[in-house]
Amino acid sequence: MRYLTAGESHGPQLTTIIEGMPAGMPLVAEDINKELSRRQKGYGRGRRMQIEKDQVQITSGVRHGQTLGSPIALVVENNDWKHWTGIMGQEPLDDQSSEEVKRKISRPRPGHADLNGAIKYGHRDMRNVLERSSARETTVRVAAGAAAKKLLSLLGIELVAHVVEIGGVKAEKQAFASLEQLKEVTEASPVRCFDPDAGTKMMAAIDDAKQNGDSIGGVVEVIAEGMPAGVGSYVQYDRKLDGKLAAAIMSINAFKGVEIGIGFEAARRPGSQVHDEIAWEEERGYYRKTNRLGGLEGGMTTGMPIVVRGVMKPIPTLYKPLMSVDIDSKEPFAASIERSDACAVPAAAVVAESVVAWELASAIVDQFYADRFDTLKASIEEQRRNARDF
Ligand code: EPS
Repeated sequence: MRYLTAGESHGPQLTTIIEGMPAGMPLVAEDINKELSRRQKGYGRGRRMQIEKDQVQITSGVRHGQTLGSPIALVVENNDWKHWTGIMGQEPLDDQSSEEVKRKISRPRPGHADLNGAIKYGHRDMRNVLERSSARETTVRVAAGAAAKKLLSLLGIELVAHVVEIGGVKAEKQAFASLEQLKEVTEASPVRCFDPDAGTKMMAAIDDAKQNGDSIGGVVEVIAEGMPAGVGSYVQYDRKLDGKLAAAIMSINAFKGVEIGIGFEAARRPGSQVHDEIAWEEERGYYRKTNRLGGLEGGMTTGMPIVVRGVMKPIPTLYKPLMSVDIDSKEPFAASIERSDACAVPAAAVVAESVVAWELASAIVDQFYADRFDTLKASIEEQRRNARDF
């Protein structure tokens, strides 16, 4: 399974084309729209989110609510485009002294793709870089992830992402009764946090950052339950599922780190307190008594919940200026902006959930006979039986 995305932040629309989804799987626009709206929520977003109300159009690959096996094209229009038709227009500009040309960006913002992208592609107007490097693109990554989530859900695999840290405020480890409960509580939290006290402190930290013209980052965690054991592989580096999950998390805008299970904590503990003991019960088959390795051993699923965490750095578009250099004059200047998000960690949690969903669904489609959804479902059930009775 694969997908590409296209679209600029202030262009007419964002597009994704998904290939390899099994045929005969139920899929409707609402499955995708509900995920798009989850990504748009969250305390700390800037004014742009008031302009956009993301809604998908399914323009191919689905008929009468079922996938066809052909490429699925998903389109989300940018409402803001109407204010940018001049600056972002596709046709050549006749008048080189026009407002659109004069508004060229020659001042790279520290922490963004601006300068490196301009050097790489030879753009003297860095709008040509920032329009595509913008995290607006994550809208259609969530759309693709929503289709993957639907596939997983129909196979009995559920995922939830939540926020465990923002701006140094950590959620206390609290046991949740079920994934369903974690979902319900975090969905109602403006910062997507299970711990209400930490959630309140996170919001205060976001307010502080905003007041100081600053931004803050955090840590998100994705938990997936129901994956059968033995998905992924140990036989080749590029078939290891943990490697694919790590790459997926690291590909999200502003993510600088990833952990699976106890992650970096494993460096500080002896082996006896890292590895999970194996047990067996008639009903359940094999399981681990703990899940410190986050559901993955040897690049494959163990059948235990998959636990992946990602670190998002603070958004680099700051009201509080950082020093940079104008690429035309080579003069130093203080980078300042018109609008930004003080914190996008709650939204990034939904993106993380989407990219993890994509990798899990993709690993399943790769490994089992997946041209048809009904045969895929039967193969997954058989895999679960085999793993239990092994
Ligand atoms: C973003 C900058 C802001 C964010 C945007 C990501 O947009 P603008 O430049 O229009 O104010 O709002 O995020 C989204 C539009 C979105 O849908 O998440 C950036 O530079 O990455």
